[in-house]
Amino acid sequence: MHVNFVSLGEVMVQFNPLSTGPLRYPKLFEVHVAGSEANMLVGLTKLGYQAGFISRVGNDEFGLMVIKTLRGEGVDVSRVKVDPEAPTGIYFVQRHFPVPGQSTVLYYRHGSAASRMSPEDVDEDYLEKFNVVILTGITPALSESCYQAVQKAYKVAKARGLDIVFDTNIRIKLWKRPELAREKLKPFLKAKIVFTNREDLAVLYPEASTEEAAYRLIDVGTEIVVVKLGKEGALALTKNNEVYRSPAYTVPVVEDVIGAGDAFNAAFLAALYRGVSVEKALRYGAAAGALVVTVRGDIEAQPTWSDLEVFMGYAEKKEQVHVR
Ligand code: KDG
Repeated sequence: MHVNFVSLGEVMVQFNPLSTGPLRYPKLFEVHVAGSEANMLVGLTKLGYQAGFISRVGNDEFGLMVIKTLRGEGVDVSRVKVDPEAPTGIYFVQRHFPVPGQSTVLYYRHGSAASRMSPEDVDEDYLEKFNVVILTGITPALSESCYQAVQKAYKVAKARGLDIVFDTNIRIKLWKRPELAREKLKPFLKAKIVFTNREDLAVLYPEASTEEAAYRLIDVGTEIVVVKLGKEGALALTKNNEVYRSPAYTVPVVEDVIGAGDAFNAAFLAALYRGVSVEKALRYGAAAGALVVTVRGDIEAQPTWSDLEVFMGYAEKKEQVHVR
């Protein structure tokens, strides 16, 4: 079957400092285009799938940059509207401080063009051109109208029998209160595939351990739950009671970890929809995530199939040398 993917969300211009440490000091910033949902779609186009994005950008240079970049990566941007009333969102990244190896973000996206998306932006006939709808916990946090847009996409996908993929992606900076994220995201947790992580599971099910919480997602009717565990790899549970674990790949340099989760999702989905087993799909996801942390920017180091094969082959040989 010919599979293609659609998503909706906000894509921003990312300012990533050339130096690490507190954001008070860097003088030089590099510019990237990034946003979780669009990152996944770019990852999927690099892996040979067709993808379409629903969003809004401002009538400004950054909006043009976003559209040009996504189009250049092969994503259909015919449903990315230019909103003359609000700007394109931007954000800054602070790398390796205060926790080495981690990045934090500073958003300037409140009132952005994308935050003004509404159910009207979700064209049912457009959605139906795709087999898989990817939604995340970020878009519902942007505004009430964005929440309703995601609700509509979810309902249309269910009614028309499209596969739903949901990444919990809880951004407390946007929700402000964990209880709100918990309450508002629960309706989206029944999907074909849910991607999540330890921190998000703790918000959704505060009284449960990571594994118990992941099983709760299976109990609500999700078919595959993937828990991304950073350096500890990833775990997948299925509705048939299968459990798979994959270690993470180690890389010699970590520039910026932002975007690794989206790259993981894209490679996992690309593999799974190609007929690869859940267990092996976890390995592809882990490899794509590892590649993305080696550079600044979320989309640039997302791999093609041949990049994945080369990287995984190289990593395997390295491991054998280690063992000897
Ligand atoms: O997953 C990476 C994203 O978090 C990053 O690019 C910014 O989309 C973003 C967000 O809303 O945090």
